[in-house]
Amino acid sequence: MIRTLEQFDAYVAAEKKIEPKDWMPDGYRKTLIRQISQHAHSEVVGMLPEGNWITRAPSLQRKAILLAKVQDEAGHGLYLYSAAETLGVERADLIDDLLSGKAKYSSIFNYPVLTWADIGAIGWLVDGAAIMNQVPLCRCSYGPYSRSMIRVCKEESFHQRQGYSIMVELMKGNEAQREMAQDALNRWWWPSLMMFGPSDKDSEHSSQNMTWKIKRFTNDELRQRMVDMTVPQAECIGLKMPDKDLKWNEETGHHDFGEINWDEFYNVLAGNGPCNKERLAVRNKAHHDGAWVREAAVAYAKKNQKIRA
Ligand code: BYC
Repeated sequence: MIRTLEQFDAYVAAEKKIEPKDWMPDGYRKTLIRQISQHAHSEVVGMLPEGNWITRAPSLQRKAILLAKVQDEAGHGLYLYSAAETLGVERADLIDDLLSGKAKYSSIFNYPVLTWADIGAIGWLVDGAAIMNQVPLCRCSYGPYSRSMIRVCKEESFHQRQGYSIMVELMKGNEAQREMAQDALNRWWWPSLMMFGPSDKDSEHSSQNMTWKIKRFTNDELRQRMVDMTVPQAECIGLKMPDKDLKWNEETGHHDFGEINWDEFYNVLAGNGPCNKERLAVRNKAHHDGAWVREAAVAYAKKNQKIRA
C-alpha cells in the first residue's frame, strides 16, 4: 500500500495503478474527482439529445439500436459516479453540483439535434471523439477510472459504428437525404473538435495530469488524431468537411485544419450555448420526478436491514 509521496511517484513512474486506499497527493485526488464527475455528468446529459429521437427513429431496428445506445450511456454514468465515489465524495453532492449548474459537462451536449442525420453525426463524430479521448484513459494511473474505461470504450466503439452506419445509409439515399447528412456534418464537425478541450497553450490541467499519467496525450494531439481518422471516413461516403483550410500535409503526415472558434467554446462553457438551459431544466425535472424511486429504494433497503437484524 502507498503511504508516502515517494512511493506514489514510484508507482506512477512504474505504470502501477493507484488504488482508493493508497495515499495520494490532494491535487491528484481533486483533479480526478473533477474529471471523473464531469465525465459522468457528460454521459448522463448526453442521453438527453439522443433520448428525444428514440420515438422518431425511422425503423424498428434503428429504434432498438438507439435505445440500447442511450441505455449504455446511463451505465457509463453509473460506473463513473462509482469510480468518483472511491475518492471519498458523495454521488448525491456531485449530482447536486450538476443540477445547480456549478459542475461542467461536455460542451457538445449543448447543441440542438435537429434531424435524424444528427443522430448519425453524433454517433460517428461525438462517440468517435469520445473513443479517441477515452482509449488512452484505459491506461490512466487511477485504477477504478482506468478499469471503468475499458468497458465504456467497447460500448463506444459500437456507438461510433451505429452512427457511421446511419450516415452511410443516408448517403446511399436520395438527394434530400444526402443533403441532410451533409448539413448534420456541417453543424457537428466543429463542436466535435471542441470536445477535446482548449488548445494546449490554454489547457490549465494538461501538464500536471500528464505527469500523473491521468492524461496520456494532450488535447491538441488527440484532436489531430480525430481529424486524421475522420477525414478519410467522410471522403469515403462522399461527404465534404466544412473546413476550407483542411488539407493533407505531406511533410507532417497529418491534415492541416482551420482555426477553432474558441469564443464559441468558452461561451458554451459559460452556460450560454444554444441548449445549456434546456438541458439543465430537463435534467432537473427528471431528478425531481424520480425522487419517489430513490425514496422507495432507501425505504426498501431499510426494511431489509431490519428483517436481517
Ligand atoms: N466541455 O485544462 P483543460 C461522451 C474544461 S462524454 C466542457 O484542458 P482537462 C459521450 C475542463 O474541464 C464526453 N468543459 O482540462 C457521452 C477545465 O475546466 P475546470 C466527456 C471542458 O481536464 C454520451 C477547463 O475546460 N468526456 O463522450 O485537462 C454520449 C480547462 O481544460 C471541455 C470526458 O469527460 C469540454 N469539451 O482536459 C456520447 C472525458 N474541455 O474543470 C458521448 C474525460 C475542457 O478546470 N475528460 N473543459 O473548471 C477529459 O479527458 C478531460 O477532462 C478533457 C479536458 C479533455 C475534457
